Amino acid sequence: MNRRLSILLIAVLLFTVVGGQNTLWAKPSNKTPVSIHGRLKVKGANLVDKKEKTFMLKGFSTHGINWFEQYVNQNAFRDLKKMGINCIRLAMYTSDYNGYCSGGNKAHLEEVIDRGVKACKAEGMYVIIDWHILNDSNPNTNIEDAKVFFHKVSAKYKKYNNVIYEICNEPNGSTTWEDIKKYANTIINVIRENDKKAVIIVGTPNWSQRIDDAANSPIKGQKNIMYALHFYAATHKYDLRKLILETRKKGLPVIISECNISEASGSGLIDVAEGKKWFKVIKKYKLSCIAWSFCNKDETSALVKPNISKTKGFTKKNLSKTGKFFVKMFN
Ligand code: IDC
Repeated sequence: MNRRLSILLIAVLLFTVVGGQNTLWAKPSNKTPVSIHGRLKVKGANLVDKKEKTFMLKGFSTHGINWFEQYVNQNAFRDLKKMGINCIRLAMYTSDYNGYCSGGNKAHLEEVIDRGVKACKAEGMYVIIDWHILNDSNPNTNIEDAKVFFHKVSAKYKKYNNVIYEICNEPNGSTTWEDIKKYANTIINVIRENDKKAVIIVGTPNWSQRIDDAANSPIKGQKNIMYALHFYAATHKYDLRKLILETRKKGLPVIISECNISEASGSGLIDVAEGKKWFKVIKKYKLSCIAWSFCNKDETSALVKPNISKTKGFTKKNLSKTGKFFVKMFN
């Protein structure tokens, strides 16, 4: 073979091996969010990864697993991961029809949680186990059930490095920060008996909006605690957003464990412009952010289009305008 030809051949070979992602020789990447970032923890006002770099959870929350458990499956979670989602929040309503504390089948709901946690583990995604209080406005109402539940799940998942606990979705009505703190101190200790390290999210008064109350009197003597701020951009605007700026000055670790660009009802108008304003702040501080909710219910907060009935094999095209907005913001 002449010299020129062999140089050309080598160059072509090198180009295919090094430059091409889809060549026979390229190794498939098995890196996942959890394999890269490891166990998360709280440092100052930030959530950080194993290298202590600020880490942003980009999540989709399920709707109530009490009614939409079909979306809790590994295939669907993998589809979301491909869209840039690194965290799934498993929302388990405690009250309402089929609620964990209001006549729902406890063993079955725990199985759905287990399926979700294991699917996230297998995909290398983070998972939030959300004790979704809502109509039972004060978390102390069902504290006995909460103790049993969090004792069980923290024992089951103590060896997992991808599990986060959200112990009271949205306290509301007349529930005060003092009420929540009392509940949180009890439940955090229950979890810590099994798991010393997992990040724990505590809801704040007025549907997880009053992070200022938490900043004035944070929980003492516990590590890896974050405080929840929830927003629905068509309802909640600068007045709520500015609390992030104020509480950061006080060093409060805030997580947006639920949000949407719809109205607070979960439906009505969507406000993309206001959503973008929220994301300016979210990106500036690398705040973790979980969008409500991964289902096709006919309401504007739903992340899947109402006419899409599949529960796996999702592509971006299947997402609603709201779903597409979040994927765009997360990428
Ligand atoms: C809404 C759901 C809706 C359901 C309702 C009552 O979108 O389909 O009928 O709950 O169960 C929250 C809550 C969340 C709400 C959501 C929208 O955490 O459970 O979901 N929202 O109202 N806080 C603010 C808004």
